[in-house]
Amino acid sequence: MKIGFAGLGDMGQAIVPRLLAAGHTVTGWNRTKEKASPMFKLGMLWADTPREAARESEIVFSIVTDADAVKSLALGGNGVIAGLRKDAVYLDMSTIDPDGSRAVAAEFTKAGLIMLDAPISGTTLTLAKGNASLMVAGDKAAFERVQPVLLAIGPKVTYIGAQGLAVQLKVALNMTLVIEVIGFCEGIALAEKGGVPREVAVDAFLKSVVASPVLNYRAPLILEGHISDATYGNVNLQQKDMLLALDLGRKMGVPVPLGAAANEMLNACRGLGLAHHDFVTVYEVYRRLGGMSK
Ligand code: NA7
Repeated sequence: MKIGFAGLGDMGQAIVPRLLAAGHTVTGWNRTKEKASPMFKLGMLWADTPREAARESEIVFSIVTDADAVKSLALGGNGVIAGLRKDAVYLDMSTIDPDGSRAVAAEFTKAGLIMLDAPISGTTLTLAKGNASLMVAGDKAAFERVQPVLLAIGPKVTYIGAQGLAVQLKVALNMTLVIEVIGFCEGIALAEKGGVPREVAVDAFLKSVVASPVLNYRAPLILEGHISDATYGNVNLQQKDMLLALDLGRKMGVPVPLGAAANEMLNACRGLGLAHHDFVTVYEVYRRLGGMSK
């Protein structure tokens, strides 16, 4: 199929190769063109605007930082909306607030076009291993049309329901992920202060019922000294999603006290100058608070 793709950050650059490998033609756009170079080597074509990326495409994807970024590439004279064919489908995979996503989708509906919210659960590593999962919401018939292409991105593709519900679910899921990883960091620090060697504690956690996919790939970072590489998602990016969760909790009147506590630990990372590290760096914060040397 002919696919348009807007947003070639870490996630975009992990998704496009999968679409190309599945035999699709991909025309990509990114705000900063230089970042797209590795994709050209794989055969991706270039478009000067999101509108141009959409023009010939049967499916258009975007994946960018936040709702403002989605609005700027989706709407307006050079946006996806200006180039999308009536029989094509636009899917935004960014993790943004549900109301922001619905507002963009409403503009597409007004123009007689279809937008789905389709966030991804997983990191660049999960994508590369072919284990990412996609949650999709909006027009169900459009979802069924694009589902075979989505399966090239990840093997678990789930229809969630009405417009905006996939991003609602993704924000809830990411909040839970952060709480889980921070709980793990807290537990390891507690064991270590009591005298259990770090590698023994991590190994035992990963062999216990506490183990999970996210702990399996993030826990090794605290043993291998790669925390500062921001391998899977830095503190700033994770806190963006946490703030979306706290805001949803406030708006809907749902208490999220564990999310609030986890967010305080992300604040501590920022205060200590660790915001560019993978957020499992929270472990280092616990060590410092617990009076443990490096
Ligand atoms: P990255 O690697 O930080 O990439 C962010 C992308 O978003 C990158 O392509 C940026 O373009 C783009 N961006 C950011 N702001 C804008 C604006 N205002 N207009 C257009 N494009 C913009 O993030 P990830 O790929 O890891 O994550 C992307 C989303 O997936 C995010 O919602 C995650 O939570 C999940 P640039 O290259 O800087 O020009």
